[in-house]
Amino acid sequence: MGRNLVEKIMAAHLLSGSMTPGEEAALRIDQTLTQDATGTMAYLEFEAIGAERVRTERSVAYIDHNTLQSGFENADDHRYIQSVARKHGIWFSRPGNGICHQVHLERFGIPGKTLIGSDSHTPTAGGLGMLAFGAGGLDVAVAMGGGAYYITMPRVVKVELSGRLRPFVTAKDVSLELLRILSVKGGVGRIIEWGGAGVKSLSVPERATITNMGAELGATSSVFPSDENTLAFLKAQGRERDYVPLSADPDASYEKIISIDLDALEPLIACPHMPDRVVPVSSLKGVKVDQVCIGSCTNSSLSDMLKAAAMLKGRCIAPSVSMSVSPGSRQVLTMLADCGALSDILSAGARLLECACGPCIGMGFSPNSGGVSLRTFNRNFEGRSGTRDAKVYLVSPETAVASALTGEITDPRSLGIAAPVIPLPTSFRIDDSGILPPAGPEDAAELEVLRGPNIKPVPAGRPVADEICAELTLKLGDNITTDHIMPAGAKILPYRSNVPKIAEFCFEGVDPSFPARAKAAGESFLVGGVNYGQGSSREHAALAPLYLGVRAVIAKSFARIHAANLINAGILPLCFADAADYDRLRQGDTLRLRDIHAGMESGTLTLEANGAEIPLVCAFSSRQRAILKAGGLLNYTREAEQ
Ligand code: MIC
Ligand code: SF4
Repeated sequence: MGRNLVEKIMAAHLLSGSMTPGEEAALRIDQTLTQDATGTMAYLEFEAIGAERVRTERSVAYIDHNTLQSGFENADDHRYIQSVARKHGIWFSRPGNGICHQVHLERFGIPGKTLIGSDSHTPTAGGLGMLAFGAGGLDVAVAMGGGAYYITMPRVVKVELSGRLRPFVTAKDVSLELLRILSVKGGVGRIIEWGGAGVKSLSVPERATITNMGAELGATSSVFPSDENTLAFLKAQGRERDYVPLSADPDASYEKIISIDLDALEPLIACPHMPDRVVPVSSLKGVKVDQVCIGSCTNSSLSDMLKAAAMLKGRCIAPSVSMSVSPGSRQVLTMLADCGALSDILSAGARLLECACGPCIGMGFSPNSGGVSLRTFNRNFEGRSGTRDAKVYLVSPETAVASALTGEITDPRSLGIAAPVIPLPTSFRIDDSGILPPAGPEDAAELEVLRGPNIKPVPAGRPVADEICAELTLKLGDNITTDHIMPAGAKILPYRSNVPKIAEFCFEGVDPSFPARAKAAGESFLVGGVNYGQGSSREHAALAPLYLGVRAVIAKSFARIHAANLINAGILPLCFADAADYDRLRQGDTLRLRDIHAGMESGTLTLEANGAEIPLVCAFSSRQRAILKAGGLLNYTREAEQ
């Protein structure tokens, strides 16, 4: 039996464990990336582990999330990351150089290599044929120190593409179509492998749009083959030497195959407030639009920007629309400037924002109250834009521009203009001056790491006790995102390196009284519905509850990265054996878990609540049990090194 692409890359990196779905596999990690909003924690953890130099082939620290610097906090974080990177062997991409996933694709990604990043959209690099995973900062810190990355071996689903996208139908619409088919939990426990004859018609940046949004399916990763289009991209980036052809064997097997005919797709749009609420753009014709944003790690490549510029050239956006454009990297921005496309964008009335995440993570450009915002981004969770009652829709750059021009949701095909056709350039503008190399090992010892007063130590986890009796301080519903648990945005993001402070905002949009209640309770439980913790990789969504005394989260099911982050923080993620038991628990109940250690071994525990006994399940590997008993991955790693 032949191997699929995922099995091939995994087999080449398997250190121990098994490639059987559901079992734990330990992978060798070739590259890591961090961004600043999760990076400060990751490097504090790296320092706490005590490693001197990174042991990966390439580790890169990007600054792209917190670039507003509305106070000293972000500037201190940047300075800390720059100095810690230089000392420990990590490349540093300066603020303004671009969004981590875009720059990594351009300058560092290599087909067939493994990458983990402290950002859930790290699988973007799958567009280049990398096997890339989003992870918590602590997992990245351990991988930087040369440790393995452990995952529960996912099943592999193939998406078979046929045909070719028609004018004004884009890679974004392919992503939205798969979200429509599978939903935001359809990818959980799975890797999406893209294949079929239709793949040949997609360039690397288009493939990267698709692998980027695999995160919204809850998928562990997404990957494309590496072929002549990959070679063309790498060649144009001056990196032909990094090319390796990669494909699945013709007789490879998959859990299932989903077929998408590119010819049959039309422009799609995800409605508020979930990326899987997908309908045809034409079905929303006429809905008034207040704001349009083009950018984010999903759609900020040069070709996305050039298409937008071509549609805007010689036209003007509607007076009622406020439009922003944030190119994904300095490479993209300088090339737009060089060819005059930037001036087409500006003349049409768009506002130019920095090459950074910006409005995607609520760092400025929040919509007006109750406003309708069309964004080329990947997430439209309620409140994430910074405006609680805004209605955020997700679209392609083409649909975004069409709607900006008319002032209402518009299928670009109805504009009566020709669809822009933008071939991949034969050479990109290469200027790596925004990427600073690390110091050599001989100079590193002398270098000082620069800290600031907002940078506080990582909170220590506590070994999981054999019995927990505590209050259920917050009961939550289905699809709770990490944006619910630990919101981002301009007000809160500056505290990412200060867990005691950021914990004051935990569940702010859901129940602002939670932090005080949890603190008063001392220890407590949380209860959630299905897919608890979906979205971001931010380990703050585990560290803030840890700081507030949360000892266990009981849910119908968990999102992968968040469950790993809870374990890494020493918090028990447990599931109801029967989802209907969720209804038997009320906020304020006193819950008791006994014989926890034996239950962690056997996989079944009993929760006592309101005189009833509720069966719970868990499936921890022996390593995860040891981490929980040590009080988190940091304690576990330190103990292992003694
Ligand atoms: C996001 O898109 O939610 C973020 C901000 O990039 C996060 C990381 C973070 O919270 O810092 C992610 O996707 O992991
Ligand atoms: Fe940045 Fe948005 Fe991408 Fe997250 S999803 S990395 S916030 S651009």
